[in-house]
Amino acid sequence: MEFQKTPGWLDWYAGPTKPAFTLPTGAVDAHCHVFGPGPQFPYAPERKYTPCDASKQQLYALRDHLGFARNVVVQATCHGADNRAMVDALVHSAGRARGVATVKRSVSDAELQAMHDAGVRGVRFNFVKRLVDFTPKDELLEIATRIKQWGWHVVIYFEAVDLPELWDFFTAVHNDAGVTIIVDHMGRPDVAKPIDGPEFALFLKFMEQHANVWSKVSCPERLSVSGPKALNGERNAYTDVVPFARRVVEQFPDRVLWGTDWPHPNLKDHMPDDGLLVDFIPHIAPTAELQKKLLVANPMRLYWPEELTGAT
Ligand code: 0GY
Repeated sequence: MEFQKTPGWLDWYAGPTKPAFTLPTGAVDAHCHVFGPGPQFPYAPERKYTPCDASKQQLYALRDHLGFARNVVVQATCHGADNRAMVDALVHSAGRARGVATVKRSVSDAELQAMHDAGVRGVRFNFVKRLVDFTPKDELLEIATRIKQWGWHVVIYFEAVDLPELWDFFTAVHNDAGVTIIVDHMGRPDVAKPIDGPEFALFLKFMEQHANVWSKVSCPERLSVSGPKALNGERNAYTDVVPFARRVVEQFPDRVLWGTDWPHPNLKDHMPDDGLLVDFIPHIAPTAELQKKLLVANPMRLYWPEELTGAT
């Protein structure tokens, strides 16, 4: 089936530069997607946007170009709860990719087991209204409770203004279902607001009060108001996001992850150069120790724990 991408939507950046920053050995790109290709893996009828195709081969070529060793492929809303493209990417990664799925209440244990065998280690709950229709919280809580038996976690995506309303539900997932929660893109702070203002303080408090909440310090290109403009011609773009991400990294060094977000869905103003995005990392994780936790130790603990313990 042929798909026409949503008008105004930019294609991902072909020919990204080589980062100046050398990633530590074994670095994991812990947030990226595959889209289609549409004729092989059709987009979901309920989707809110149609992306341009972004295949597993293109994702893994980017991984090698940037210097990453592994990927975590996250199910995007344009594929709904049809996880075939993501699972196909995992099974063709030679063990170098793990995944996060989107499932409905109707998913069977056999389907969850098959996804686990393919490398899925989490489910994603999306609360961003421009991306998805509402799913009842009792359904999500039931899913969170069920996936625990595979040792999976829950990835949540929401906007900062919605955290107060979602707080109790997230607490139930964390405390009652008892699963680890990973927040996408720091809960999307408004970086035009002060870093010490009430909104970002609430997010930090959310992490402080829930010991198993982690955060991806990713997507400066989505959060930035100043944009990709580099200061003094140096490779330090998206500078207004730096203090926010750095605060999270320094306060919770063992509970942070980083990812490119390639192929960057829903961007209309500019498409980031993924090489420049990698060069954002040393600004938010300024020491070798922080970089190793962010890029290697933390994602390995979450997605490949058997390689750390030697267990199968
Ligand atoms: C991201 C961000 C976005 C999209 C999705 O699943 C999705 O469609 O997550 C967005 O538009 O902010 O992390 O990919």
